[in-house]
Amino acid sequence: MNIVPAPVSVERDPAGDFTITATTAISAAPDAVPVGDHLAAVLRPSTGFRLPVVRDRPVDRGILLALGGADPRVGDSGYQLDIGRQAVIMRANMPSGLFAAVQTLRQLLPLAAENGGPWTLPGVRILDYPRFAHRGAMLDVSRHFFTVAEVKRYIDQIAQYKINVLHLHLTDDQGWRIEVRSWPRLATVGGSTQVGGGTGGYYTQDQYRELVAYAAARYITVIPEIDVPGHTNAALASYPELNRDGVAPPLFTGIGNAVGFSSLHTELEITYRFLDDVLAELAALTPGEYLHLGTDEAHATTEPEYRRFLERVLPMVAKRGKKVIGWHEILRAELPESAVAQYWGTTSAHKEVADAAARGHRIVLSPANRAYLDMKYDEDTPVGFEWAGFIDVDTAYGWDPGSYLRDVPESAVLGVEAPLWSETLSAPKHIDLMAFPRVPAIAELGWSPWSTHDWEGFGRRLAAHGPRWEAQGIDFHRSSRVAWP
Ligand code: TNX
Repeated sequence: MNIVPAPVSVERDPAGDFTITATTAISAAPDAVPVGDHLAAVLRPSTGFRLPVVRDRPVDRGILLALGGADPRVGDSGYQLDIGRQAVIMRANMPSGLFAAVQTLRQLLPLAAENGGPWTLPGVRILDYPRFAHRGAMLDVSRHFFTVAEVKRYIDQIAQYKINVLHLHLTDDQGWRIEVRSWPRLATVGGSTQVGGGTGGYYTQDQYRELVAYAAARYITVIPEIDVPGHTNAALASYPELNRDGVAPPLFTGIGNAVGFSSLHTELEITYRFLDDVLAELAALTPGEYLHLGTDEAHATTEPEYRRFLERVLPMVAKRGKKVIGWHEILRAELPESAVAQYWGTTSAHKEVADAAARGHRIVLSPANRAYLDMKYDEDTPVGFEWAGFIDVDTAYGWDPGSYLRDVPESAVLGVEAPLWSETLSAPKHIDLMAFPRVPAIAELGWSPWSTHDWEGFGRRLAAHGPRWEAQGIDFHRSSRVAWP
């Protein structure tokens, strides 16, 4: 069995194989019907079977999705999956756990199930639940814009690996990608181009809501990022009045080595009216608990300005009932304990982050030399950067989030996240190439108990996913570290 991420425990029962046939039905607890529908939608095209989803009715030789009655260890996100000759039974406390069970079930089907049959599942008893609450993937839609359909495709890909957070980097120097009705030029001007020029794009609020709902249906929470005070050229270019001299700078379509060259003007009152409006609309679009303020690389802002700026902006998030997350530079400011810092450094010791953990802040780990999906695998990778080093899949996999940062205990780690910055990624096939097979590696670090960690075993399981990705049209990187079939 080649389940990724590795489950907490798997017991094989060779006598318990279950075959899905033309008469198999799916019976779901009322609140689990959407998950049952999702399972049916995955299985119907390949099997050609009807696979009716019924509400909580006993079915003969069926697949059961039950809420309640699971081992208490499964918590809110885990599940039990029992496959026997007569039935497949999934049990969880919450629908999100059943969704995770469905992802496991999908991986247990033979590859032929992506295009042929027979549809035999191995007899197993699985108990499974995540190690960390936050298992994220970040997509930069600012440097290059990705359409709603392209982002949905990425959501479908990551959902299979039990990723539960999609962090969207919505704004940066090169593009503002979300409609703000009170400041419409942000999208129409700030979203009108991208790296290398071209038309860029933005999400209308309706489209953005659609993305959030699409993710939610896969138990993925979207965390939107408005990166401030730096990384704001697109906003400054959209509104002259946001600039000290009242003159808008030109739109920026470069990459350049001047990262962090732009800044909102912390001494201009309009800056705060602007952000209050933006954050109000963003909070209203966000069912999740976090808004990401970026706050990284504010090289054009002095230390006192930076602190004062956040002092004004943090309450704008809090008053809308949201918590703040920021890149770890945010720790330079005075923060409420609920604020989360996302570590993107390349060292395994960081004093400010360790101090913050000791003060009660939770940390999301995205070490750039391990988790940055925009780093090349090796010198032959056609896109990407290498400032944090080459990251082949064994490097992406080979670290323990629970002990990675000195003096940041596992209890302070909210989870892991794999950022995909898009300065060099102009097409969905580039997302495929950079995310696979590394997203599954980071997903496993976030989900699986450390006791399952083993590069050899992981590499073997991963190899079996290659043909599945092919069947799904994912143009993945055939890393030489893995013995692909
Ligand atoms: C650093 S990481 C950045 C991004 C770039 C990325 C490229 C971080 C918080 N800032 O602005 O896109 O490197 O690898």
